[in-house]
Amino acid sequence: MLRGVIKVMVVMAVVSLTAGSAMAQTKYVIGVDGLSCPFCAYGLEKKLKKVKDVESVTIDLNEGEVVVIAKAGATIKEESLRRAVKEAGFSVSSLEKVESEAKGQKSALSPAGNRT
Ligand SMILES: [Cu+2]
Repeated sequence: MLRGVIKVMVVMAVVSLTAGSAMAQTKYVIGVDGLSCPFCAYGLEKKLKKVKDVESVTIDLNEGEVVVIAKAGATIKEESLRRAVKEAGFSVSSLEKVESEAKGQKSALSPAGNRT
């Protein structure tokens, strides 16, 4: 009887662990040239959202920066992002891939402990 309880607890622990790791998200920070008004941004957003495994697109017009977040556990082909930007009529000035642990709603920029 007790054994059964322990077994259940172990299974639950394993499940919560895997759920935690599934929250890891990859995001892409893309510098885009030529983004000047909300219409441009809208067109680009539409294009990017059609790219495979894209979860969300956030565009900062002031910075000319686009943040694309991949679906949990997925990565997006950088080539696909570049093509989408190009097809929308803009050019990519920079593209940075950022791995992040999506714990809470904070955008956690893991500083230390990230040895590469
Ligand atoms: Cu425009």
